[in-house]
Amino acid sequence: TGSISGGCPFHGSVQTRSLFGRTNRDWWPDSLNLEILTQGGKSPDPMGEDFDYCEAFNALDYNALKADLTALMTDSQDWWPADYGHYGPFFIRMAWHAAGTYRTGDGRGGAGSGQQRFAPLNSWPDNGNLDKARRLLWPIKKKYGQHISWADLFILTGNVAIESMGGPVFGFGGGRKDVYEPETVYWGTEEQWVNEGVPTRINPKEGKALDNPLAAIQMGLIYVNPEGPGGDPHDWEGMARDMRETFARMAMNDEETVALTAGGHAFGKAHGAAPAPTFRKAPESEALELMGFGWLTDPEEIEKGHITTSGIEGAWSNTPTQWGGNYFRLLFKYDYELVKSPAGAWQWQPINQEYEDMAPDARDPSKRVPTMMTTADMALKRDPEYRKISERFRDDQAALDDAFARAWFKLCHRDMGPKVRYLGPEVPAEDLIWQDPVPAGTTPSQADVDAFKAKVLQSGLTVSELVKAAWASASTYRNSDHRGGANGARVRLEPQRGWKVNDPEELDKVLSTLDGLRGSLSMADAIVLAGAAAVEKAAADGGYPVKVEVTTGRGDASQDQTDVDSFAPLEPFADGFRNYLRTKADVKTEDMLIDRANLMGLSVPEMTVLVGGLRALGAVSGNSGKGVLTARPGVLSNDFFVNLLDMGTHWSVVEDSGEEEYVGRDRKSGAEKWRATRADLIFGSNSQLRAVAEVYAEDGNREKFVKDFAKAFAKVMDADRFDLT
Ligand code: HEB
Repeated sequence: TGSISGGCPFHGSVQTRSLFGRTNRDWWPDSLNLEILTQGGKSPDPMGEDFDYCEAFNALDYNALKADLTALMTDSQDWWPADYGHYGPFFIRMAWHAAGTYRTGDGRGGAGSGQQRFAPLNSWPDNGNLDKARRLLWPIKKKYGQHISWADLFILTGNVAIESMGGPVFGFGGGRKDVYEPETVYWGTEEQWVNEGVPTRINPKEGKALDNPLAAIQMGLIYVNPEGPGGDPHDWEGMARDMRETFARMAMNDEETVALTAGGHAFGKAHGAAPAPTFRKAPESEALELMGFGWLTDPEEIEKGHITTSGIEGAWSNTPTQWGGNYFRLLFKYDYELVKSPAGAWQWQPINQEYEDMAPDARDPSKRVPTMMTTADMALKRDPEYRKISERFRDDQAALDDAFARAWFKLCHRDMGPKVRYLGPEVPAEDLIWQDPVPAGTTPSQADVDAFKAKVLQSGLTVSELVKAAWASASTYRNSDHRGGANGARVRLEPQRGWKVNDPEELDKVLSTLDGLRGSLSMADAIVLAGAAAVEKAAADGGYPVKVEVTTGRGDASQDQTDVDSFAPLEPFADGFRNYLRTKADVKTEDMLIDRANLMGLSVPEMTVLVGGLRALGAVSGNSGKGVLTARPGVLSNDFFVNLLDMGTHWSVVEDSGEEEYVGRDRKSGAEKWRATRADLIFGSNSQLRAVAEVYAEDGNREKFVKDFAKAFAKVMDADRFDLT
């Protein structure tokens, strides 16, 4: 667990990978570089800061949009004709691949911001031909414009596709705001794509496990290799193992995995009719005049249905545009033999298939062709656990309907965070555990707030203890999937209360004291207000009083409302803000600080001022004193920056610390003054961070430092208050 490298402690003598692995620039060094235009904080978002997507979505004619999408399903275009005259299956795959990049490890990926439009996802081998699906949608996107984001449109189109083929749908929540640039996400370090021979990431024989937070088995795949682990169709156990591991990392259990895969493959077909060489390059590397299209085949071949996407050829069921139980019926009715598709991919074909069980030809309904299964589909019958579930679904269609509808809803909404973020008329009333429900809170009076804060400061708890508890509560927030945060006060529940980074004993003492003082306040509010009170006291003690403007009205979640397992990935492996590192990892400690700052939605100055301020307050994990570069811990001062940049101190690495600990000595006397970590010295060593640290160290900026700290601290405390906006 842990956001980075959990289960992957440091083995070698150097940090083996950079934070984001291979980037777009590595993959496509020749593609146009717009970064220069976004320097200086200039946003590439044409909608501007004032654009309110919630408002725009709420003004959408939702039913008209759904009617247009329904009509589009059967409006076949010559440039990319619909298989069986129905685009539904194709759009389901588009939506699934938009959502399916989500991983619990860092909450990144997923359908939340329309990333499928950009590299690398627009060119992942597994997203083959989905450029066509998005282009088919363009007239509708053009018509409804700002009222529906691409991100919402991908998912809603998937829903409409399922409905239009008679499938079960649980609901839809809108609210995915588009971004206009590729997000920087760690997708792996491999230098080749899956189809270029990159090896599989899980390999027990070589002792290789899937690196956190990755959730795909090879570079450029959404999950597993459909032909088998590393392309080996005979490795049954490995196939199920890979599926179980990758789906778990997208928060899916066995039942959800079976329901999703079988439910998805009730529809549509795989494409491997043409030999691979007719298959051109991915969109990001194609010629200018192809206008963002890739994977092109001869138009005549397209018309004949000779298309290669995965390379596997054929439909799973005899009714590929109609929801029902034929997938499982055929999976269990026949024995299957291993064959190669015309494009050369391994797949499984029913032995002696009866004519009525065959699928229609995608272009000619009067012709029938054999159905098929991929090696991944076969795992649903070969793996004993999957098989039990599959047999139950085969015998109970209603159970499959319900499981598929719920798992599909979860797949598409898991990265949206709390339910209050969902928009539109089809948001299901039922609360679901994976939404991390928090009961509504009540807003206390200002008098109650003030009285509580006064009592806290008389309680004997220290500034550092109060700030650490508030930080422990709020800093789990992740902008990636909008989970975590102070609302709900889950810091007092399992598993968070026991996390090592939180100094459990101290935390317990603070929480029980606050509980005794809070009166009618929620615990969630009490923790945040106590932190704010401590910061205000510390600022006044430093001579620059400030008000920490935090909101109130948070609710308290119960242990029942908390899925303990699903909170495990929120445990920090490293938290540079509290100078915590569980164990040396294969990513640099300062990289992990940047990663957390990004997940909390912080800017460079916000991160910098928070680190400096928290150190001054003595808020370090384990009370190690590391990085507390001040003679007056607990006072909100810019001492951290002043002392860090002081040329009177000479820094050297502490032997045997694996370059994780440093000692600062008086340059003249050699006497030890400070102990610090990489997450401290980076603010003096890195030229950009040093430039910001200098601003906060300047004599004239002591007040600015205090004000900026108070603001950034409040921002973290309130990061999850979607219920207010
Ligand atoms: Fe799937 C298709 C694989 C899951 C839905 N898939 C497909 C294909 C393949 C696959 C290979 C073909 C492509 C082409 O075109 O060629 N999947 C797979 C795997 C997995 C899956 C391996 C894991 C296990 N799916 C899935 C899910 C879903 C789906 C989960 C949903 C829910 N798919 C789908 C669809 C389709 C596919 C609908 C069809 C498309 C068309 O038709 O176009």
